[in-house]
Formats: sequence, structure tokens, C-alpha cells
Amino acid sequence: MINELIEQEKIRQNKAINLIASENYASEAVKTALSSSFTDKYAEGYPGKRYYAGNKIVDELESEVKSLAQKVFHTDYHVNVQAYSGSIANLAVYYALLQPGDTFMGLELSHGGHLTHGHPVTLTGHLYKRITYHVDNKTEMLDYDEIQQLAKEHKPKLIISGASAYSRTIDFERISKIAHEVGAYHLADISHISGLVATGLHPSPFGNADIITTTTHKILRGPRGALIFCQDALSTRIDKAIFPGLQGGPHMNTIAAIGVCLEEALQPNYKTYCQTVIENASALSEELKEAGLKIVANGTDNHLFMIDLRPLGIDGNTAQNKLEAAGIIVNKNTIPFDDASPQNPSGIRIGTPAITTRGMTPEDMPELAAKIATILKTP
Ligand code: DSN
Repeated sequence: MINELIEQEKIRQNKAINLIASENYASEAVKTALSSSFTDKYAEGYPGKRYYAGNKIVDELESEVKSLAQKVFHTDYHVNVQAYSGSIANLAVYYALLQPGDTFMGLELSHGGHLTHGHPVTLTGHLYKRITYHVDNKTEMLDYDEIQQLAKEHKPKLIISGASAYSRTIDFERISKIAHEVGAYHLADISHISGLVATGLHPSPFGNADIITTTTHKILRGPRGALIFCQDALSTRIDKAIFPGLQGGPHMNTIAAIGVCLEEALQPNYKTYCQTVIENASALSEELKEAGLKIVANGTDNHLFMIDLRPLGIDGNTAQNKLEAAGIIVNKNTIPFDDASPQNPSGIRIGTPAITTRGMTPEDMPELAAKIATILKTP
């Protein structure tokens, strides 16, 4: 039964036009590493300091993956490659650097932020006091003056930047400056744009931010996992927060697969891929605009954008379902200043990492845009 479902999912993925901004297709080499013998090994601890025997090869693997991560992001920051996911990576940073009741700042969920950036429905929302910043209500772009003003007023211990649904360039340097002026740490969560940062297609937070987290399965095209980079002075606290603070044995098969995706990201064609992701997103959003659709923040600088459905008089669920019926997979998404609930918000999010992996180029975007526009506009 399970094998049959695996086959069915493979067929579904092959047939679909996948526009989910956070998804991608990992290579066969990444999948082979995931199903390798490393899946059987327990390795609590870190290279050279394990609690079980038989870890010489594991130690070599983890050290090599750490060094690959530093190469890909052109950094000498300390790196931890063991976090099971982006949520745990962010939680580990808060656990390492904050005390319960401390204040930190993050982008409001409906303005593009992520649940793990302190939303009240998460553990972080219970443990810490979260102050949210927003996008400007006219430009729908980050309001850096508001970030500065809120930082001065609330003196947070940490400011998190980064987003799940923000289509414009993030000025990490400015946010670092704002954070450091009030004595706060700056955590940059680059999960969505990590490939763009690695290839120089988005300004990098390395050198300014104190900590940087990223998942490995989005534009990086690896397995589901995460990396935490930090300044050396924070390395012991971050490592201890992951193990033994929050996790047990690291998933060494995932770490091997992260290594494979990092090796792939070091190939020259990875930058070409990332460039095409951006060109596809830009071409698709421009075509949709010409077809009369309203794009949040009036376009995109990265791999994704949101469509504001309110002028069309349909909701996010309806749009998502109509597109899925035509084989186009997107996700409903809140948009800035949305009055509707996250269960049925007023927008959809569209991203191009997966279709670019499948070989689509800007020449394919007019036809795709026409299809999307027709579906959304047809009652
Ligand atoms: N669920 C991911 C996304 O779609 O952006 C983030 O965790």
C-alpha cells in the first residue's frame, strides 16, 4: 500500500505545475543520500565528541558538510548542520539567546512573516513577548522606519528578519544596524532566499547579522533540514541549544543529503538556475499584471509573489482549488492588511523554484500567466 502511494505521489508531482514557493524537486543524488546507511546510525553529540562508538565516518561526514555550508555561503561563521527543520533551528536560536519573558521583534504573519517568528499560536508566542513590525500600507514593502521606531521603544533582545511571503529585497544591513543600536541580536532567517544569497543574487546578511538560519529544501533543493550559522562567540550556546537542548540524535542521512545539495549548489549551473528562478518570477508577475491582476508590492525581486484576489471577488480557497483542478498547485496566503482569516485568506502565493528545476524559462511564462488569469477570472 505504502509503495503504491509513493508511486502515486511521484506521478502527481510529475504531472503538476508546482508553483508552491517553498517546494522544489531534490535530485536523485540527494534522495540516494537520504536512503543511505547513515539512516541507521546514532550519533548524539558533535564531531570528536559523540556518545556512541562507530562514529568515525559520521564525524568526517558532519565536518565535511559544515565546511561545504561555509563555502556555499562564502563565510567563516560557525555552522550547525543538525537542526531537524527550520522551526527547530529558529527555536534553538531563541532558546540559546533569550530568557522566557524576553521581548523580540518579527514580521507580522499576514505581512509575510512566518509562524516561528513569534506567532502566538506557537511555543515562541507563549515563551516570549513578540512585537510585530509591518510593511508600509501603500508600497507593501518593509517599513524600516517603523522597525527602527519599535526597536527604540521596546528594546528587544533579538530582531528576526526574513519572510515566507515577501517578494522584495530585504535590507539585512539596515536591520542589523537597527538591532545593534538597541543592543539586540539580529537573526536573519533566509530560508526562502538562501540560494539567492549564496549566489550573490540577493544581498547577504553574513558579516552583519549575528545568526543566520535557513532550511535546506526550498530553493537550495536539498532534503528537509536546516542550517544555523552564527558568530563564533555564540557557537557553544547554539550547539547546546540544538543538542542536548532540543534534539536527540542527528539524522545523519539528512546531513549526508544536505552535503550533496551543497555540492550541487557549488556548481556553476546553480547560479544560472537561481537567475532563471528570478527571471521566471518576474516574467510571470509582469504578465499577470498585464492581464489585470493585482500583485502585492507591485511585483517581485526574488522567487515569489502574491496575488491580491480582492479585486476579483474570490477568496484564497476558491482560487487554490480552481487552479488545482487545472493541475496548477499554489497555496492560499494572507496578504498585507488582509481582513480575512489565514484559513481562507484573500491571496495566493506563487513561486518559481520548482518549475525552474523542471526546465521552464521566461518564454513559458506568457502561456502560464494566461492560463492562471483565465482560471481566476472565470466565475
Ligand atoms: N511552510 C513554508 C513556506 O511555505 O513558506 C515555511 O515553513
